[in-house]
Amino acid sequence: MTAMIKIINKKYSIKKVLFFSFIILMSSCNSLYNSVYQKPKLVDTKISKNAKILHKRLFYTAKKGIAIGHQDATSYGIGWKQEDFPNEMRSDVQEITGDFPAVFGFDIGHIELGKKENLDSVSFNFMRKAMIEAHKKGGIITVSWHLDNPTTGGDSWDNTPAVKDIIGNGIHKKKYEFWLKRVADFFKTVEYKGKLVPIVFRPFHEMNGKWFWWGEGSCTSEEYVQLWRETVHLLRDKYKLNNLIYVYSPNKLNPFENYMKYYPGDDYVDILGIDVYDFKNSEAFANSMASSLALVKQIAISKNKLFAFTETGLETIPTENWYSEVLYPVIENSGAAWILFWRNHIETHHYMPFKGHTSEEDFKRFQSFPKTLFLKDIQNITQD
Ligand code: BMA
Repeated sequence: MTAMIKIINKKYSIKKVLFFSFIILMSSCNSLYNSVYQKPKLVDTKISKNAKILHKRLFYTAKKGIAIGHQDATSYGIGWKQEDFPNEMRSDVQEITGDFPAVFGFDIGHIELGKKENLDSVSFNFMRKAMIEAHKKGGIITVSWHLDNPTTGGDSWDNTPAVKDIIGNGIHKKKYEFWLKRVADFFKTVEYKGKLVPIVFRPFHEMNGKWFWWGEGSCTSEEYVQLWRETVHLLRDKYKLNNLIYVYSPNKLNPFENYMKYYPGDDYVDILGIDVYDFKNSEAFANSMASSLALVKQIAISKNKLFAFTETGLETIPTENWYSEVLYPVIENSGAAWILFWRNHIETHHYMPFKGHTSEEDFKRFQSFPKTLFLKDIQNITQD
């Protein structure tokens, strides 16, 4: 040891030794942008500057707290539709708290069919406008895709096997390629100041559930992985979309289920997600959130990737103090970058409160907590 120190002393100055020790220390932190030489490896090596910035912002967001998201936040709410307020950006969350969510969720289901509206009657022209507006204000855009079954023409929930028909040289391969072209064509129109708006893309979610045609029982895990990889190749390499960050998001796991069963591989996934709903059993929900978190966090850290709660909610929120007492304790120090609440469709199907709802005050409390980040809280999170 003494001999080694002597050699070090001889060959290197103390400054150099300190510098190298610092690098070793930082690289062992395994925390993406904190590391001096280890930068995160993203799916798209030619990713746009804006998308890179978005990824970095998500990293710093996760350090500060957890970004609160809402599906279709500005498209409609309980008792109103955006089309009745063409010159206003409205949202149920904003009406209660005075601030917008930090994450804006959209769904492009039916873009593949060349329709003017998505499966929930949101027009794609409006969606584009809403995405640009949210981006302009410093919000984060995430997109899911409830696409129709390419084999039967049924919807996403028609779980007739179809994946085998669109991968490899499947009989509907050309159709699927064309569907993806429509996706790419739409994303290429979502522009702000001459640059494409970066999008956190979350296709083929909840694949471990049995309800979608890309899910458990309708395809094998190998077929799923092939579908995912071919999708990335088409969007990124053939259609040259370089503004996407890809998220893998299984549904809550049943005991003994493997989170990695359908994992497309480190080179094909940027962020690890999980969808966990409260089906009116708060205790089971809190336990699921805690165990999912422990698992996803551990895998994400080992892979040097970010992670998020990609869908959640308690339909109609009948439980008192649900946001502040059931949810907050499990997400408070989770390290997840964001949590996305599902849509406010009608009074019997909504996941955020609205003006006059019994959870209004509880939600305001939730917003006032230090770790919940709304739009104003993330606007100044690093832009470069
Ligand atoms: C489901 C429900 C449906 C909707 C679909 C896609 O969870 O909200 O009503 O069509 O998501 O948004």
